[in-house]
Amino acid sequence: PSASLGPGAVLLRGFATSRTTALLAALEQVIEQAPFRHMLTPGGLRMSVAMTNCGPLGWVSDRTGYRYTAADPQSALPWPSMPDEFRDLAQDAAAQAGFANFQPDACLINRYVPGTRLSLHQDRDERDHDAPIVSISLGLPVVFLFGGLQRADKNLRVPLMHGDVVVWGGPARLRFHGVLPLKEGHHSLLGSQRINLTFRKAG
Ligand code: MD5
Ligand code: FE
Repeated sequence: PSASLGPGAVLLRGFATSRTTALLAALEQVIEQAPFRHMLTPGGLRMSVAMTNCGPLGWVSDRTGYRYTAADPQSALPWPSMPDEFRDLAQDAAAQAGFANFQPDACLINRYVPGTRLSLHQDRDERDHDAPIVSISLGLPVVFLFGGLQRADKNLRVPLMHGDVVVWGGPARLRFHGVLPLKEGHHSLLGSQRINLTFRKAG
């Protein structure tokens, strides 16, 4: 079942559910090489979301700003390669939403524990704003805030659950968005956390 969240944004409910086991096994491999860490904002604040990356490029934040890098600043090694299971799912979801030939070169992995939030922001560090962003939710459910092109625009509240995939393209690409604080809970496979995989064409 797929639902439009507005122009360019397609919610594919449960699209990833049947692939959970393979995704989690691949995720273990990635975080063994590049563990989750709390990055600093340019203002020097520790982000409440823990992050890591896989693929040719990874998103990083520190006191000097936000950018994509080919190496993990913590290890100086290249980011772990993007598992085929990740890339295939992102491409399949993009195609389902009408974006043929999506070639992501970056996968940002966000980890939320109870209390973690993501404040309202736009994703504008990527070079190619024509490619969509594909986001896969695993584990605990969360309330996603889907705003407009202006920070002050009214937000839509969308519950995102384990296995849900959202494809943000075209006019949705630059809309403000965020995540409300994660509520306490227990997921049978992921325990007390939410993992979000975000695929982008960044370079
Ligand atoms: C998350 N992550 O749930 C979200 C999923 C991030 C981030 O926001 O920057 O790591 S991606 C949601 C998204 C991306 C691009 C556009 C829009 C939403 N949008 O138009 O609402 O951890
Ligand atoms: Fe974002």
